Amino acid sequence: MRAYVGLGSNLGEREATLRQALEALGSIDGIEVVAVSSFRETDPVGMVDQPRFVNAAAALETTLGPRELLESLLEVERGLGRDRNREERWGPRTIDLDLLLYGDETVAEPGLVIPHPRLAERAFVLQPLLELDPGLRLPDGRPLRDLLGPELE
Ligand code: GSY
Repeated sequence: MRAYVGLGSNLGEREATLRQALEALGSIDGIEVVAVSSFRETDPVGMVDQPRFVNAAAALETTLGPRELLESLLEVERGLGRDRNREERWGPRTIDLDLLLYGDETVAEPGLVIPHPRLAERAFVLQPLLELDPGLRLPDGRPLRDLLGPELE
């Protein structure tokens, strides 16, 4: 299955942390990192009074199911020092790995919603995804490039 993951960091050595996350993901059985977008420095969205982020997206080829893949992302986050229980909801973080798309599947379960619920509103997610595949669509068929209106560019 082809899956897409969003990566973000705004604490510490941001680029190095993203690279470590990609390496850790690629070392997991059942996950191959097939493409990585450029790294972009972005203004914080939501809680604006925090350091700038570095964001990217990666395309994965995976034999894991969506829940197993999510657990792997959370495990990599923990390995890089993130403790989701001890941080502000929209605040700074060493590493954020979001499962954005999983083939053309939709999932709505406790703790796991695919496509990622805020994907369509976030240029820092849409731009790297479109860099990886300009023809990418949501499971409902909407092209991602149509979501990136002038207000998000
Ligand atoms: O949702 C991920 C964490 N996050 C980000 C982010 O990754 N990038 C930018 N630019 N703003 C953000 N606000 C939050 S929360």
